[in-house]
Parts: sequence; structure tokens; C-alpha cells
Amino acid sequence: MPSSQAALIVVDVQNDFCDGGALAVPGGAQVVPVIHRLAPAFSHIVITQDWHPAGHLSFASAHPGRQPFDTTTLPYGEQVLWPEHCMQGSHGAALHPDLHLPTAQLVIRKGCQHAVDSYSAFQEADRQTPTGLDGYLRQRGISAVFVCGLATDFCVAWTALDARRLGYATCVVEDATRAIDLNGSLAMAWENMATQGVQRVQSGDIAGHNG
Ligand code: VGL
Ligand code: ZN
Repeated sequence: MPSSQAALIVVDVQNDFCDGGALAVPGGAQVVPVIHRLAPAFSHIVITQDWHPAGHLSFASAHPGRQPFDTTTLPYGEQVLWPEHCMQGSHGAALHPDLHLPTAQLVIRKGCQHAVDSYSAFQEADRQTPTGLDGYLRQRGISAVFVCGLATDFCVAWTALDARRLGYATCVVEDATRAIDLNGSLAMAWENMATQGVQRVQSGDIAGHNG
């Protein structure tokens, strides 16, 4: 059982990342029942939502002549160009309707700046703009985080890597994630996370086999 100093971070379980969504992650909605089994083990739960303005610079449509899943270079580095997704206030940006986490106390919305993407729940891709999540967790005495949700190789991995860098004991709950897997991105994400000391765990290791 995680201690009271641990938080569960539920990343981007939104309609657009689930089957039928604008940027559907294969099997995305399958994380929902696994997350429901994990939740009772945590006294702190944080939910994130990818939350882009119309015309966001991470959208291929903002770059004439470019296609979704191409990459480009933005001032802060390489950027994958995505289909339009998770537009602020849209149905696609809403949390999956089956996700039921009544004890979650914080929702972090990220990717709100027009010209900056934000995969991580802690810091935007400019590596300068904090979301405030680190302060929130620290002020509550949290020293360990368990990351789950969508997608393993983008927002989950970036969140876990930032958590490690900020000094949290960090686990990714593999069976509570699903991946986009673009050009080997999933294997690369697990490799980076292992190198940085992020632990790869399964939901059964945490919540027991209670359901
Ligand atoms: C994500 C791509 C673009 C994610 C968000 O939640 O992993 N991926 N925006
Ligand atoms: Zn996004």
C-alpha cells in the first residue's frame, strides 16, 4: 500500500485520447477500470487534462503543408505535430465519462499557452513555465508519486521524468497506461525512465488483487 505521502497522478484520461477520439491511443479507455482499482489506495489523487486553445502550435493544422505526426522545430526544441485535440471546453477535452474519481482534489490543465506544448504535468515544454503541481505536492508533504493514464510515451513519461528530477520517488503503473508508440517512442520512454530511476510497476503490486 502506498503511504499517505504518496499521490496518484491520473494523466489525460480524456475523450480525445480514447477510442473514437481525435488522437486516440489504442486501448485508451482500458485504463479506466485499472485506475478505479488503484484509487482507494491513495489519499491524494491529482487529475490532469490536456487543454489547448484553438490554433495551438502543437497542431499540424497550425503549420501549413504539414501533416499530423510530422515533427518540426519550435524555439524550445523538437515538436511532434498532432491532430487537433483537447480543445478547451470541447467534448474531446472532457474526462472519459466512465472515469469516476470522487476523492481527487486537484485538476491541472496544461498546454494552455498558444505557442508552448506541455506533456508534463509539472512543467511546460519550454522547460520554464511551472504548472504549480510541484508546489501543491510539496505543501502537502507528498514525496512519492504514482503516474498512470495516457499516453505512456508522452504525457505519462514526461510527467514521471519531471517528478524524478524534482526529487519524488516515482513509479509508473504500466497496466494503467496505454501508448501512442510513434517511431519507437514507447521503448525510448521506458529506457529514459529506467535510466532516471523511475520504477515500472503493475497495478497488482499496489492495490492488491481486490477487484
Ligand atoms: C499527449 C500528445 C499530445 C498525451 C498530449 O497526453 O500524451 N500526447 N498531447
Ligand atoms: Zn496535446
